[in-house]
Amino acid sequence: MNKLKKKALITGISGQDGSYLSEYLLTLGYEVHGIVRRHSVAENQNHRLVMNGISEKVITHYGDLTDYPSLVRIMKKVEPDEIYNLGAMSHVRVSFDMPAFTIRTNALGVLNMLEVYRTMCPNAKFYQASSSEMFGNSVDDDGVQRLTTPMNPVSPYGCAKVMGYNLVRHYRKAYNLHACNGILFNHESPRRGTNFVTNKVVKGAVMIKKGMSDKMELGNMDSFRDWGHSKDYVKAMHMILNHDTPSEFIVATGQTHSVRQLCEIVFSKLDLDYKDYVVQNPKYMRPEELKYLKGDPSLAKKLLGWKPEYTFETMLDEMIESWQSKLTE
Ligand code: NAP
Ligand code: F7E
Repeated sequence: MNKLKKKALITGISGQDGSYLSEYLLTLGYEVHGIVRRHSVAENQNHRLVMNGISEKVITHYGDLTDYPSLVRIMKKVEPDEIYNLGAMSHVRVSFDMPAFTIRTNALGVLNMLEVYRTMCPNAKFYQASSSEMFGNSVDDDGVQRLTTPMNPVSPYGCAKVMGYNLVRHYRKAYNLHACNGILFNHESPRRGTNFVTNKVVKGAVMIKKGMSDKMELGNMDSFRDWGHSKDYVKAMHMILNHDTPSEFIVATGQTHSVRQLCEIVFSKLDLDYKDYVVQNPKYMRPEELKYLKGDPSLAKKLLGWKPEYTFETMLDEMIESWQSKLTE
C-alpha cells in the first residue's frame, strides 16, 4: 500500500451513500476501507459496490457497529486518517418495528465508534451521518429547519440519531477531537433502497408504464421532504470533515415537495396520471409521522463552498432512466 495516500474508513460502505462516497474518495486518491456485515447471501454483502465497479478498488473488513471487538480490530489494522460513520438501520418506518436494534446500531454504535476513535486513533477526523429526522415536527416560523431549530424526534430512528449527534459534540469538546456532524436532509439516487418512497415511486411508475404492474400502494402522501441527490451530498460530507474547525452543518436543497407532488411529477414524466394507479395502504403509515422538512443549507454554501449539481427534476430523470434500462435487461 502507498503510505502517502490518505486512508478513509467508511462504516456502511455497502449502502447508497457508502458507495458514492467510496467512488468520490477514490477519485481524490484515497485508499478506501469499509466495514461490511456478513449476510447469508454473500452477494448481498457488497452488492452496490459490485454493481458499480467499486468492489475491487476498496478494501472491506467484516464487522458490525454493535460488535465492539470487531471495531477495535479494524481500527488497529487500518489506522485511518478519516472516519465516516455512515452505518445505520436507516429506514424510519422499520425503526418502529425494530426499535432496540435501531438504538443499538444508530446510537450505541456511534458510541462504540467514538470510543475506538478516541482511544486508538485520536488524530483522525470523524464524520457522523446525522439526519433531518432529528428535528421531528419542529419548524421555524419561516418554514425552515436550521442548526438552531429544536430537535423533537418522532421515531426510534430519530431518537437514536439525536443521541449519536450529541455524543459526537460531547466527544469533540471533552476529548478535543476533530469530530463533526453533517445533518443531511433526504437524499436519493438510482442506488436508493427500493423501499424508500422516491425509488419506490419511480420503479413502480416505470413498471406500470411497461405493463408489468397496474397499481402502486403508498402510505401518507401529504408529508413534505427536502430531496437532494446522494452524489452531491457525499461531497458535502468530505467538505464538512475537512473544514478547519470541526462542527455541525446542514446539507439540504432548501426546496420541499410532498409525496403527492413527487407522484404527480414522476407519473407525468411517463405520460401517466398517478390518480389512476396510486392507492393508499395503512400498512405503509407510521405510528407518528414527520410532516414537513425544508432545510437551510446557507452555512454549507457559504463556509464550505458546497453547491449541488442535481436539481429535483434531473435527479428524478436519472432515476427514471435507470429503471427504464434495468427493467429491459
Ligand atoms: P443505507 O443505504 O441504508 O446504508 C446503510 C448502511 O449501514 C449499509 O451499508 C448497512 O449494511 C450498514 N449497516 C446497517 N446496520 C449496521 C450495523 N449494525 N453495523 C454496521 N453497518 C450497518 O443508508 P444511506 O442512505 O446510505 O445512509 C447513510 C447514512 O446516512 C445512514 O447513517 C443514514 O441513517 C444517514 N442518513 C441518510 C439520509 C438519506 O436520505 N439517505 C439522510 C440523513 C442521514 P447492510 O448493507 O449490511 O445492511
Ligand atoms: O419516506 C412517506 C413517508 O422512507 C419519506 C431516510 O433516508 O430520510 C429518509 O427517511 C416520506 C415519509 O424517507 C410511503 O411516510 C408514503 O413521510 O422515503 P422515506 P424518510 O422517512 O424521510 C431521512 C432524512 C433519513 O435520515 C432516513 O435514513 O414518504 N411515504 N408512502 C412512504 N415512505 C415509504 N418508505 N414507503 C411508502 O410506501
